[in-house]
Amino acid sequence: MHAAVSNDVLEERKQYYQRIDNYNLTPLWEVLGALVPKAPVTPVAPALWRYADVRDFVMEAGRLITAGEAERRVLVLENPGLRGQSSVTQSLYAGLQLILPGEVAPAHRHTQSALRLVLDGEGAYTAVDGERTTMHRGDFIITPAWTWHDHGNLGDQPVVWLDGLDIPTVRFFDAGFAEHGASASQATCRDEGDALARYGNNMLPVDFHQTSSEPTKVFIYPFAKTRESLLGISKGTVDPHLGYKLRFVNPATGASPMPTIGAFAQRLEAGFETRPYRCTDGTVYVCLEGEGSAEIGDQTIDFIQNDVFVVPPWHTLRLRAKHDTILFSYSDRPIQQVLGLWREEKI
Ligand code: 1HN
Repeated sequence: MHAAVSNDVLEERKQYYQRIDNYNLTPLWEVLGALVPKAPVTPVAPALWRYADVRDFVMEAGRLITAGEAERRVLVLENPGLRGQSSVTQSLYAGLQLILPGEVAPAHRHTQSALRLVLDGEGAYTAVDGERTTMHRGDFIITPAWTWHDHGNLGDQPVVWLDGLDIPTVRFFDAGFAEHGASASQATCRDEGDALARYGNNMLPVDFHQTSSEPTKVFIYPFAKTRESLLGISKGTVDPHLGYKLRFVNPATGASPMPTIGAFAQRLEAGFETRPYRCTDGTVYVCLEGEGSAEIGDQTIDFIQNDVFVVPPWHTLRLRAKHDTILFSYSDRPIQQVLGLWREEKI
């Protein structure tokens, strides 16, 4: 316990703080508790975007601006605790991107790493460093830092996907660079499927080696394969806290596909309830199949297909599946793990 401080001393301290403030000085003892909390404190709020609520707004953007004019026609999912910061968590960005038939989102590259999760419509492609891939619902596609990428829609339906980027992380380091491509659509120099055949089929080019911080050359993780794996492991024992959950990897290293973003897929059988679980990586979830609810701290949200929700850092999560459910999720876990910061608690 500290001795009581007289009003005179308090007044003297206040004046002292004002004097040193002019010299860009501030007393640590007034902020120490907030700087070094006993357990994580976050402005990030639990949040839910129901696809049924936002789909019309996304389509309306398609009548207001072209993909070419916008460069990327995206509605940013801003965490309600971080409005104005283009952030879904402190380290990550999320957005819903629309590309209409015949449109092109022009080629560019940047130091921010991106993932896409295809939600709605068929017929679009994305090209990454000279190879195109056709986008199907549930596909998880990456564009690692500084890779050229452009998108197009050769079909007859609007296509919508979720973009996940490490924008706030790169902004934190003030390490952002970007370049526009010479042409809107980059020339392709390999056939579709080349990267998957070369790097993503339990084999690698004989002289190919990577360190754990290098992103994978596999830039498409087809949902059909993810689904097959989740159903395959569902014959085995279930993790009471996670259901049947797998992480996406760079098959050449075992590390995450990109160094700054971890991605996961999990299956919960109808009626399954996870035990309470918390971890330090704030996580964005997308419901790909099924329907259920997420109890996040003292809030419960109901989700169905294509809904997106956020679980803030160190918030206790319980998932309940109403029907067989598949969830995709992404977070900054790989960063926290290499820095020795990551913790989880299975309660
Ligand atoms: C970006 O390059 C894409 O390539 C989407 O589709 C969203 C948000 C901020 C910065 C770059 C894309 C983005 C982005």
